[in-house]
Amino acid sequence: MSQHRITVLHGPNLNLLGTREPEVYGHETLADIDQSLQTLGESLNAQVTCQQSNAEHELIDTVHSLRGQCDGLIINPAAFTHTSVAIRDAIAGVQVPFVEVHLSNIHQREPFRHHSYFSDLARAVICGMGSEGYRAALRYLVKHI
Ligand code: CA2
Repeated sequence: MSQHRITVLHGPNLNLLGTREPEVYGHETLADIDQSLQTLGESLNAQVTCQQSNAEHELIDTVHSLRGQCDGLIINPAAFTHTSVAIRDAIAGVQVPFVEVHLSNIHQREPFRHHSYFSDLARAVICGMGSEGYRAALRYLVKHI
């Protein structure tokens, strides 16, 4: 059976995970999360590719590169969740099924975090589960794509 190709995209400032605000985002680093996804991917016959960028255009270029090359996307757009019509349009354009993940429960936080430009396009939205949300998204995509 061929491997499921899953891309994980992390948005701006998520490279700082584990260094500040552990009460909001937990103690794990981004490398810890990516490693746990690689390990889970091996047990699920999924090839997991993880990438982080602080730049909107880089995230858009990566999304464009997924067309025909990727079976499912897990994305935490971070602050771009609440601002980026451009990344939304890129994802809509490549038609890759995706799960939107947030470490924190954005609905328990400031009002400006309550709206997402991605949720209505997503297969599923997970927030408030910490890093477990990424692994739940991976299990979901492998099972349903
Ligand atoms: O809860 C999430 O995963 C967020 O996507 C994280 C974003 C935030 O803008 C969204 O509203 C919700 C922020 C990521 C910044 O991560 C940091 C981690 C450690 C220290 C500073 C920032």
